[in-house]
Amino acid sequence: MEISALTRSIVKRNHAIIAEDGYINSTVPDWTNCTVNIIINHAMGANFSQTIITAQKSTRLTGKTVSSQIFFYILEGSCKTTIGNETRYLSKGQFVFMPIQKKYLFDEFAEGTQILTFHKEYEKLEGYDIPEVQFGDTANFPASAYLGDDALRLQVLLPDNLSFDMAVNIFTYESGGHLPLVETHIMEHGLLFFQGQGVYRVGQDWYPVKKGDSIWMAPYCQQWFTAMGKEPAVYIYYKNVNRFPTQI
Ligand code: UGY
Ligand code: MN
Repeated sequence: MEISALTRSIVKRNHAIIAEDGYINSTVPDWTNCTVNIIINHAMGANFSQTIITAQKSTRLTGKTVSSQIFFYILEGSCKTTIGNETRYLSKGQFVFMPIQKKYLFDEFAEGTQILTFHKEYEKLEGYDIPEVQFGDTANFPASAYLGDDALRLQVLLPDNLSFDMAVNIFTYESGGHLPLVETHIMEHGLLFFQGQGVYRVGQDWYPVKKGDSIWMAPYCQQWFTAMGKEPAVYIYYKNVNRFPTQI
């Protein structure tokens, strides 16, 4: 018998593990006929948001990015995306990054389409333009060995230039592969496991994690991961980058 009073989800001051069993749907204005799970946001203490949208055929997502940019990643299914005058069809593994000040419409969904989003308030940098819309397909991105370790492969999905203040990467770990050190850094993360399982050290705690789990790590929340099981562990993650450490 399953005990419904138990969960692996946990929310702490500087990190959270959110497993799917704790999801409660939110209504988001102008995202209609879909369920939206707000996994990470400012109410939790984070400086960005992460959501998962589950769509049906009649779903429509409309809006305008005002001061926050949005990264949309198709986890399952397909849809039509219109940004300004440009229309594309997106399917599993494809994404679009939408900078600020863009009008958008997502419609023509396949039943059950799932989309992951990361939202970050844009920090302009004098002398640099606002980034352009970026469409991409993860199948076309090289998976480079991370810090020389072939058991760890990193795909960097957004251009590496100073116009961008956020990065989204996909990290693949062979079973037994692990981060070579406990990372202690100012950058914040939101991540979602696509595949596999392992053990994540987050802060001073150790969590068994698997496909479907999300993790929030605040700035300076220490982190380390090892993959285990019979298949590689894969997660997509957000990171804030490229800005001054002070407000001057
Ligand atoms: O980019 C990163 O900071 C990455 N190595 N962190 C992580 O996967 N937890
Ligand atoms: Mn990190």
